[in-house]
Amino acid sequence: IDLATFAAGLPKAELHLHIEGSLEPEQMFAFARRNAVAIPYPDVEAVRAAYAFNNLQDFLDIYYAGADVLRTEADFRELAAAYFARCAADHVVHTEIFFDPQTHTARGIPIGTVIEGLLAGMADAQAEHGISSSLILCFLRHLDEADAFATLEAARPWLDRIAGVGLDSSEQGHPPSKFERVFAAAAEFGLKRVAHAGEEGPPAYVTEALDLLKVDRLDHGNRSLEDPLLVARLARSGMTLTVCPLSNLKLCVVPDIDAHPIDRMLRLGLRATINSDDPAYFGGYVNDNYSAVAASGRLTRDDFVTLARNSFLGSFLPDADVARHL
Ligand code: ES4
Ligand code: ZN
Repeated sequence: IDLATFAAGLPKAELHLHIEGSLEPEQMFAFARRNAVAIPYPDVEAVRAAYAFNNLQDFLDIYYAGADVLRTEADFRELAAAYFARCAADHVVHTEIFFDPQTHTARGIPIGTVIEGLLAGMADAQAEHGISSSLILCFLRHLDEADAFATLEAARPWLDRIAGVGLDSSEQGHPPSKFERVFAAAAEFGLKRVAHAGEEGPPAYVTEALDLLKVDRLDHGNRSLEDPLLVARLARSGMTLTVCPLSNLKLCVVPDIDAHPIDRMLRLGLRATINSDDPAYFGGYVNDNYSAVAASGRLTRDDFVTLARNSFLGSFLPDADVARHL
């Protein structure tokens, strides 16, 4: 069997997936119709045609607009269900799901509607597919610290069902330092911490995520490669990087897939993983990402075994469950 087929069949975890980014155009139209929400596109083809981005902000503008069709607990449950069906097809047996409460609460959707809908979808997936999952509440970094604190406070009743907090949205100009106190509060609540860093932002933002936010995992981290001392630190500490090849391609973080540094990351001893980020917007789910890098021909079978192992080692599963998956 060829390399992509081999990689596709490996059991794996997904550690970087924005559930709002799994909203496929067909589902967008279905939710818009039943919720009587207007969408600024005539049809599914027009939506797909709009998915051409020059950078992160181009994408975010369209992604936040798309999320407007999500209104009810059933919407979030079904959104999750569609994503889990893709996980099952891709041999993703565990997933740690990002969600952006502020995108919804700003529109008057209660945070409980979002969380209860997602938790119901997660319970369905465990029962129907045997897929385990957890939630990571992300703060939108373009909003202020007070808004992030209010969001953490609003989530208090559900914190026993949330694994951790994350930091996403527009990176440039919104350094991790802006959220140092929010992350400290989250740590006090016993939550894990992750942050997008070094996607578009400089290596210094990665260092801030480590030193100020005390992250357990780094999302993207690409630009760490510009700083050899930072690379050495990440490698030495066994820090997991949740790398997203098709996302990097679509958001012009790399000029083409053959220029993607996933092979360099592995050779440098970094604990890299492969993830889909926003699969409905970036052209594919986990196995599409594995296939894309397989096709670029710089990774071996052993590398794919390492990537899949890293996805469990970097997960927030209890040690006994990690061991069961290795
Ligand atoms: C995101 Cl790729 C990416 N980067 C930052 N924030 C995000 N939110 C959803 N996808
Ligand atoms: Zn992301």
